[in-house]
Amino acid sequence: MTTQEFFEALQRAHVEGSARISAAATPLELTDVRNALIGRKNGSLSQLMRELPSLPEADRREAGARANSARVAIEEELETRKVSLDADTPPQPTLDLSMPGRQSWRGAKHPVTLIIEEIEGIFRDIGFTIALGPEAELEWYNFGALNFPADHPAMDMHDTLYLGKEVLLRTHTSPVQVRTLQSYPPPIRILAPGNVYRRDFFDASHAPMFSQIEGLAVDEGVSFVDLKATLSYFANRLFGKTKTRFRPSYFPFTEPSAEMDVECQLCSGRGCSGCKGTGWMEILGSGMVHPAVLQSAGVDAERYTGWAFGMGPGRMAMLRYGIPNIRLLYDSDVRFLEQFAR
Ligand code: 2NM
Repeated sequence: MTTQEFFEALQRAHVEGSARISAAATPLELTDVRNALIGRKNGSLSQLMRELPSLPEADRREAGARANSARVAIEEELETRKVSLDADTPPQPTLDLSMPGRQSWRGAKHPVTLIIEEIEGIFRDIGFTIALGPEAELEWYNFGALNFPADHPAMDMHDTLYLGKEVLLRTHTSPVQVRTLQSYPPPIRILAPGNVYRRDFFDASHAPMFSQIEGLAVDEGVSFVDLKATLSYFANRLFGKTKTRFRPSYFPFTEPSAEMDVECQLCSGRGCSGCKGTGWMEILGSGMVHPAVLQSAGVDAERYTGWAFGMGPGRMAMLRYGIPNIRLLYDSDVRFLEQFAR
Protein backbone atom coordinates (compact mmCIF):
# COMPACT_ATOMS: atom_id res chain seq x y z
CA MET A 1 0.00 0.00 0.00
CA THR A 2 1.36 3.41 -0.96
CA THR A 3 1.11 6.39 1.35
CA GLN A 4 -1.41 7.93 -1.01
CA GLU A 5 -3.58 4.80 -0.93
CA PHE A 6 -3.32 4.79 2.87
CA PHE A 7 -4.61 8.37 3.11
CA GLU A 8 -7.49 7.62 0.74
CA ALA A 9 -8.45 4.47 2.68
CA LEU A 10 -8.29 6.45 5.93
CA GLN A 11 -10.53 9.15 4.46
CA ARG A 12 -13.04 6.51 3.24
CA ALA A 13 -13.08 4.71 6.59
CA HIS A 14 -13.78 7.96 8.41
CA VAL A 15 -16.58 9.06 6.03
CA GLU A 16 -18.24 5.62 6.04
CA GLY A 17 -17.80 5.38 9.79
CA SER A 18 -19.50 8.73 10.36
CA ALA A 19 -22.43 7.63 8.17
CA ARG A 20 -22.84 4.36 10.09
CA ILE A 21 -22.67 6.20 13.42
CA SER A 22 -25.47 8.54 12.33
CA ALA A 23 -27.51 5.57 11.06
CA ALA A 24 -27.30 3.58 14.30
CA ALA A 25 -30.84 3.67 15.74
CA THR A 26 -30.32 2.10 19.19
CA PRO A 27 -27.54 1.94 21.76
CA LEU A 28 -27.15 -1.76 20.89
CA GLU A 29 -26.68 -1.02 17.16
CA LEU A 30 -24.17 1.69 18.09
CA THR A 31 -22.12 -0.85 20.03
CA ASP A 32 -21.98 -3.03 16.90
CA VAL A 33 -20.84 -0.01 14.83
CA ARG A 34 -18.13 0.79 17.41
CA ASN A 35 -16.80 -2.76 17.10
CA ALA A 36 -16.90 -2.61 13.28
CA LEU A 37 -14.86 0.62 13.28
CA ILE A 38 -12.43 0.59 16.16
CA GLY A 39 -12.80 -2.93 17.61
CA ARG A 40 -9.30 -4.11 18.53
CA LYS A 41 -9.30 -7.16 16.20
CA ASN A 42 -11.59 -6.48 13.22
CA GLY A 43 -12.34 -2.75 13.35
CA SER A 44 -11.71 -1.16 9.90
CA LEU A 45 -9.63 1.63 11.43
CA SER A 46 -7.65 -0.81 13.59
CA GLN A 47 -6.88 -2.93 10.51
CA LEU A 48 -5.66 0.16 8.61
CA MET A 49 -3.39 1.14 11.48
CA ARG A 50 -1.73 -2.25 11.24
CA GLU A 51 -0.55 -1.17 7.72
CA LEU A 52 1.52 1.71 9.18
CA PRO A 53 4.80 -0.24 9.54
CA SER A 54 4.74 -1.09 5.81
CA LEU A 55 4.71 2.61 4.68
CA PRO A 56 7.94 4.37 3.68
CA GLU A 57 9.73 5.49 6.78
CA ALA A 58 9.61 9.22 5.85
CA ASP A 59 5.75 9.16 5.71
CA ARG A 60 5.07 7.11 8.83
CA ARG A 61 4.99 9.95 11.36
CA GLU A 62 2.46 11.97 9.27
CA ALA A 63 0.35 8.87 8.50
CA GLY A 64 0.30 7.83 12.16
CA ALA A 65 -0.79 11.31 13.25
CA ARG A 66 -3.67 11.40 10.70
CA ALA A 67 -4.81 7.90 11.59
CA ASN A 68 -4.81 8.84 15.25
CA SER A 69 -6.87 11.98 14.76
CA ALA A 70 -9.35 9.99 12.62
CA ARG A 71 -9.69 7.54 15.50
CA VAL A 72 -10.15 10.33 18.05
CA ALA A 73 -12.78 11.94 15.81
CA ILE A 74 -14.66 8.62 15.42
CA GLU A 75 -14.59 8.11 19.22
CA GLU A 76 -16.02 11.59 19.74
CA GLU A 77 -18.80 10.97 17.19
CA LEU A 78 -19.61 7.62 18.87
CA GLU A 79 -19.86 9.35 22.26
CA THR A 80 -22.05 12.17 20.95
CA ARG A 81 -24.37 9.70 19.21
CA LYS A 82 -24.54 7.55 22.34
CA VAL A 83 -25.59 10.51 24.50
CA SER A 84 -28.38 11.40 22.07
CA LEU A 85 -29.59 7.78 21.66
CA ASP A 86 -29.62 7.25 25.46
CA ALA A 87 -31.69 10.41 25.80
CA ASP A 88 -34.42 9.17 23.35
CA THR A 89 -34.41 5.56 24.60
CA PRO A 90 -36.95 5.08 27.39
CA PRO A 91 -35.27 3.55 30.46
CA GLN A 92 -35.42 -0.25 30.36
CA PRO A 93 -37.38 -1.86 33.23
CA THR A 94 -34.84 -2.85 35.86
CA LEU A 95 -34.97 -4.17 39.43
CA ASP A 96 -37.61 -2.22 41.43
CA LEU A 97 -36.01 -1.84 44.83
CA SER A 98 -39.24 -0.44 46.28
CA MET A 99 -41.09 -3.77 45.74
CA PRO A 100 -41.89 -5.60 48.99
CA GLY A 101 -39.82 -8.80 49.40
CA ARG A 102 -41.33 -12.20 48.66
CA GLN A 103 -42.71 -13.59 51.94
CA SER A 104 -41.21 -16.95 52.73
CA TRP A 105 -42.96 -19.65 54.80
CA ARG A 106 -41.50 -19.36 58.29
CA GLY A 107 -42.38 -22.83 59.52
CA ALA A 108 -44.41 -23.31 62.67
CA LYS A 109 -44.97 -25.95 65.29
CA HIS A 110 -48.27 -27.82 64.98
CA PRO A 111 -50.85 -26.65 67.57
CA VAL A 112 -50.96 -30.17 69.05
CA THR A 113 -47.16 -30.09 69.48
CA LEU A 114 -47.42 -26.66 71.13
CA ILE A 115 -50.04 -27.82 73.63
CA ILE A 116 -48.12 -31.06 74.41
CA GLU A 117 -44.97 -29.04 75.12
CA GLU A 118 -46.92 -26.66 77.34
CA ILE A 119 -48.54 -29.52 79.30
CA GLU A 120 -45.17 -31.31 79.66
CA GLY A 121 -43.68 -28.05 81.00
CA ILE A 122 -46.36 -27.71 83.69
CA PHE A 123 -45.97 -31.28 84.93
CA ARG A 124 -42.16 -31.12 84.76
CA ASP A 125 -42.31 -28.09 87.06
CA ILE A 126 -44.02 -30.22 89.73
CA GLY A 127 -41.65 -33.19 89.56
CA PHE A 128 -43.07 -35.40 86.78
CA THR A 129 -40.74 -37.15 84.29
CA ILE A 130 -41.61 -37.86 80.64
CA ALA A 131 -41.98 -41.61 79.89
CA LEU A 132 -42.27 -43.20 76.43
CA GLY A 133 -43.08 -46.65 75.11
CA PRO A 134 -43.80 -48.62 71.91
CA GLU A 135 -46.84 -47.88 69.72
CA ALA A 136 -47.04 -51.54 68.65
CA GLU A 137 -47.89 -53.23 71.95
CA LEU A 138 -48.71 -56.59 73.40
CA GLU A 139 -52.43 -57.02 74.07
CA TRP A 140 -51.60 -57.76 77.70
CA TYR A 141 -50.03 -54.31 78.34
CA ASN A 142 -52.86 -52.53 76.54
CA PHE A 143 -55.79 -54.44 78.14
CA GLY A 144 -54.90 -57.44 80.35
CA ALA A 145 -52.70 -55.61 82.86
CA LEU A 146 -55.24 -52.77 83.06
CA ASN A 147 -58.09 -54.75 84.59
CA PHE A 148 -60.08 -54.98 81.36
CA PRO A 149 -62.31 -58.06 81.56
CA ALA A 150 -61.51 -60.58 78.81
CA ASP A 151 -64.77 -59.74 77.00
CA HIS A 152 -64.49 -55.93 77.22
CA PRO A 153 -65.95 -54.31 74.07
CA ALA A 154 -62.86 -52.07 73.61
CA MET A 155 -60.86 -55.22 72.81
CA ASP A 156 -63.17 -55.95 69.91
CA MET A 157 -61.53 -56.07 66.47
CA HIS A 158 -63.99 -53.33 65.50
CA ASP A 159 -62.44 -50.83 67.94
CA THR A 160 -58.80 -51.90 68.05
CA LEU A 161 -56.23 -52.27 65.26
CA TYR A 162 -54.66 -55.71 65.74
CA LEU A 163 -51.27 -56.43 64.11
CA GLY A 164 -51.25 -60.11 65.07
CA LYS A 165 -52.82 -62.58 67.48
CA GLU A 166 -51.64 -60.81 70.66
CA VAL A 167 -50.09 -57.68 69.15
CA LEU A 168 -51.91 -54.41 68.47
CA LEU A 169 -51.50 -50.68 67.98
CA ARG A 170 -51.96 -49.26 71.50
CA THR A 171 -55.35 -47.63 72.03
CA HIS A 172 -54.04 -45.45 74.91
CA THR A 173 -50.65 -44.73 76.46
CA SER A 174 -51.49 -46.66 79.66
CA PRO A 175 -49.13 -49.52 78.62
CA VAL A 176 -46.28 -47.05 79.28
CA GLN A 177 -47.49 -46.69 82.87
CA VAL A 178 -47.62 -50.49 83.31
CA ARG A 179 -44.08 -50.86 81.92
CA THR A 180 -42.85 -48.07 84.23
CA LEU A 181 -44.45 -49.73 87.27
CA GLN A 182 -42.71 -53.00 86.32
CA SER A 183 -39.29 -51.34 85.91
CA TYR A 184 -39.05 -48.69 88.65
CA PRO A 185 -39.90 -48.74 92.37
CA PRO A 186 -42.21 -46.01 93.77
CA PRO A 187 -42.25 -43.08 94.23
CA ILE A 188 -43.32 -42.68 90.58
CA ARG A 189 -44.49 -39.50 88.92
CA ILE A 190 -44.59 -39.76 85.12
CA LEU A 191 -46.25 -38.16 82.13
CA ALA A 192 -46.75 -40.41 79.06
CA PRO A 193 -47.44 -38.47 75.85
CA GLY A 194 -47.74 -40.28 72.52
CA ASN A 195 -49.79 -41.39 69.55
CA VAL A 196 -52.59 -43.93 69.97
CA TYR A 197 -54.82 -45.75 67.48
CA ARG A 198 -58.50 -46.62 67.26
CA ARG A 199 -60.62 -48.09 64.50
CA ASP A 200 -62.87 -45.04 64.44
CA PHE A 201 -64.74 -43.62 61.51
CA PHE A 202 -62.86 -40.43 60.59
CA ASP A 203 -65.38 -37.60 61.20
CA ALA A 204 -65.43 -34.11 62.76
CA SER A 205 -64.49 -35.46 66.19
CA HIS A 206 -62.76 -38.84 65.56
CA ALA A 207 -59.49 -39.84 63.87
CA PRO A 208 -57.82 -43.27 63.51
CA MET A 209 -54.62 -41.95 65.08
CA PHE A 210 -54.51 -39.21 67.66
CA SER A 211 -52.27 -38.05 70.47
CA GLN A 212 -52.86 -38.69 74.12
CA ILE A 213 -51.22 -37.65 77.37
CA GLU A 214 -51.60 -39.79 80.44
CA GLY A 215 -50.05 -39.32 83.85
CA LEU A 216 -49.42 -41.50 86.86
CA ALA A 217 -48.36 -40.87 90.48
CA VAL A 218 -47.73 -43.80 92.84
CA ASP A 219 -46.32 -43.72 96.37
CA GLU A 220 -47.21 -44.60 99.96
CA GLY A 221 -50.13 -42.57 101.31
CA VAL A 222 -51.22 -41.04 97.99
CA SER A 223 -54.93 -40.15 98.05
CA PHE A 224 -57.76 -38.68 95.99
CA VAL A 225 -56.88 -35.29 97.56
CA ASP A 226 -53.53 -35.40 95.71
CA LEU A 227 -55.38 -36.14 92.46
CA LYS A 228 -57.83 -33.23 92.88
CA ALA A 229 -55.18 -30.75 94.04
CA THR A 230 -52.68 -31.62 91.30
CA LEU A 231 -55.17 -31.68 88.42
CA SER A 232 -56.83 -28.43 89.59
CA TYR A 233 -53.39 -26.79 89.76
CA PHE A 234 -52.71 -28.07 86.23
CA ALA A 235 -56.01 -26.65 84.85
CA ASN A 236 -55.26 -23.25 86.38
CA ARG A 237 -51.78 -23.21 84.85
CA LEU A 238 -53.03 -24.20 81.39
CA PHE A 239 -56.20 -22.09 81.13
CA GLY A 240 -55.46 -19.27 83.55
CA LYS A 241 -57.48 -18.94 86.79
CA THR A 242 -60.52 -21.09 86.15
CA LYS A 243 -63.16 -23.01 88.12
CA THR A 244 -62.92 -26.80 88.01
CA ARG A 245 -65.29 -29.58 88.99
CA PHE A 246 -65.04 -33.36 89.25
CA ARG A 247 -67.87 -35.69 88.20
CA PRO A 248 -67.99 -39.42 88.97
CA SER A 249 -67.10 -41.64 86.02
CA TYR A 250 -65.99 -45.18 85.21
CA PHE A 251 -62.79 -46.69 83.80
CA PRO A 252 -61.71 -50.34 84.19
CA PHE A 253 -58.25 -49.29 85.48
CA THR A 254 -59.30 -46.77 88.16
CA GLU A 255 -61.63 -46.86 91.18
CA PRO A 256 -63.05 -44.40 92.02
CA SER A 257 -62.93 -42.57 88.67
CA ALA A 258 -63.73 -38.94 87.90
CA GLU A 259 -63.90 -36.61 84.95
CA MET A 260 -62.64 -33.08 85.38
CA ASP A 261 -64.43 -30.10 83.80
CA VAL A 262 -63.23 -26.51 83.50
CA GLU A 263 -65.41 -23.45 83.03
CA CYS A 264 -66.30 -23.13 79.34
CA GLN A 265 -63.49 -21.13 77.73
CA LEU A 266 -65.84 -19.76 75.08
CA CYS A 267 -68.56 -18.26 77.32
CA SER A 268 -66.78 -18.12 80.73
CA GLY A 269 -69.39 -20.44 82.21
CA ARG A 270 -72.52 -18.54 81.10
CA GLY A 271 -73.62 -21.34 78.77
CA CYS A 272 -73.26 -21.39 74.97
CA SER A 273 -73.54 -23.78 72.02
CA GLY A 274 -69.87 -24.80 72.53
CA CYS A 275 -70.66 -26.25 76.00
CA LYS A 276 -74.25 -27.20 75.11
CA GLY A 277 -75.53 -24.67 77.62
CA THR A 278 -73.83 -26.30 80.64
CA GLY A 279 -71.09 -23.67 81.13
CA TRP A 280 -68.56 -26.54 81.56
CA MET A 281 -66.10 -28.35 79.29
CA GLU A 282 -64.71 -31.80 80.03
CA ILE A 283 -60.92 -31.84 79.72
CA LEU A 284 -59.72 -35.13 81.24
CA GLY A 285 -60.52 -38.47 82.85
CA SER A 286 -58.86 -39.60 86.06
CA GLY A 287 -59.07 -41.88 89.06
CA MET A 288 -57.31 -43.83 91.78
CA VAL A 289 -55.34 -46.65 90.14
CA HIS A 290 -57.24 -49.93 90.65
CA PRO A 291 -55.33 -52.23 93.07
CA ALA A 292 -55.59 -55.02 90.45
CA VAL A 293 -53.52 -52.84 88.03
CA LEU A 294 -50.81 -52.25 90.65
CA GLN A 295 -50.72 -55.98 91.46
CA SER A 296 -50.49 -57.11 87.82
CA ALA A 297 -47.53 -54.75 87.34
CA GLY A 298 -45.85 -56.28 90.40
CA VAL A 299 -46.46 -53.38 92.82
CA ASP A 300 -47.58 -54.14 96.40
CA ALA A 301 -51.13 -52.70 96.48
CA GLU A 302 -51.30 -53.06 100.29
CA ARG A 303 -48.40 -50.64 100.65
CA TYR A 304 -48.83 -48.29 97.66
CA THR A 305 -51.67 -46.28 96.18
CA GLY A 306 -51.72 -44.08 93.10
CA TRP A 307 -53.77 -41.87 90.84
CA ALA A 308 -53.76 -41.49 87.09
CA PHE A 309 -55.34 -39.39 84.39
CA GLY A 310 -55.63 -39.15 80.63
CA MET A 311 -56.45 -36.39 78.16
CA GLY A 312 -56.40 -35.65 74.44
CA PRO A 313 -54.02 -32.86 73.36
CA GLY A 314 -55.95 -32.57 70.07
CA ARG A 315 -59.09 -31.76 72.02
CA MET A 316 -57.14 -29.41 74.35
CA ALA A 317 -55.67 -27.57 71.34
CA MET A 318 -59.15 -27.21 69.79
CA LEU A 319 -60.54 -25.76 73.05
CA ARG A 320 -57.54 -23.55 73.65
CA TYR A 321 -57.20 -22.11 70.11
CA GLY A 322 -60.88 -22.28 69.07
CA ILE A 323 -60.27 -24.80 66.24
CA PRO A 324 -63.72 -25.92 64.96
CA ASN A 325 -62.91 -29.17 63.10
CA ILE A 326 -60.47 -31.95 63.96
CA ARG A 327 -59.54 -32.34 60.26
CA LEU A 328 -57.67 -29.03 60.46
CA LEU A 329 -55.26 -30.81 62.82
CA TYR A 330 -54.53 -33.55 60.26
CA ASP A 331 -54.50 -31.72 56.89
CA SER A 332 -51.14 -29.94 57.48
CA ASP A 333 -52.34 -26.95 55.45
CA VAL A 334 -49.62 -24.31 55.86
CA ARG A 335 -52.23 -21.53 55.75
CA PHE A 336 -53.65 -23.04 58.94
CA LEU A 337 -50.32 -23.92 60.58
CA GLU A 338 -48.78 -20.53 59.80
CA GLN A 339 -51.22 -18.94 62.28
CA PHE A 340 -49.35 -20.70 65.08
CA ALA A 341 -45.91 -19.37 64.09
CA ARG A 342 -44.44 -17.26 66.87
C1 2NM B 1 -57.55 -42.14 81.77
C2 2NM B 1 -58.45 -41.96 82.80
C3 2NM B 1 -58.18 -42.52 84.05
C4 2NM B 1 -54.94 -44.19 83.42
C5 2NM B 1 -54.73 -45.21 84.28
C6 2NM B 1 -53.46 -45.66 84.08
C7 2NM B 1 -52.74 -46.75 84.75
F1 2NM B 1 -51.95 -47.36 83.89
F2 2NM B 1 -51.97 -46.26 85.71
F3 2NM B 1 -53.60 -47.59 85.26
N1 2NM B 1 -52.93 -44.92 83.11
N2 2NM B 1 -53.84 -44.02 82.71
C8 2NM B 1 -56.13 -43.39 83.21
C9 2NM B 1 -57.02 -43.22 84.25
C10 2NM B 1 -56.38 -42.85 81.98
O1 2NM B 1 -57.71 -41.64 80.52
C11 2NM B 1 -58.92 -41.01 80.19
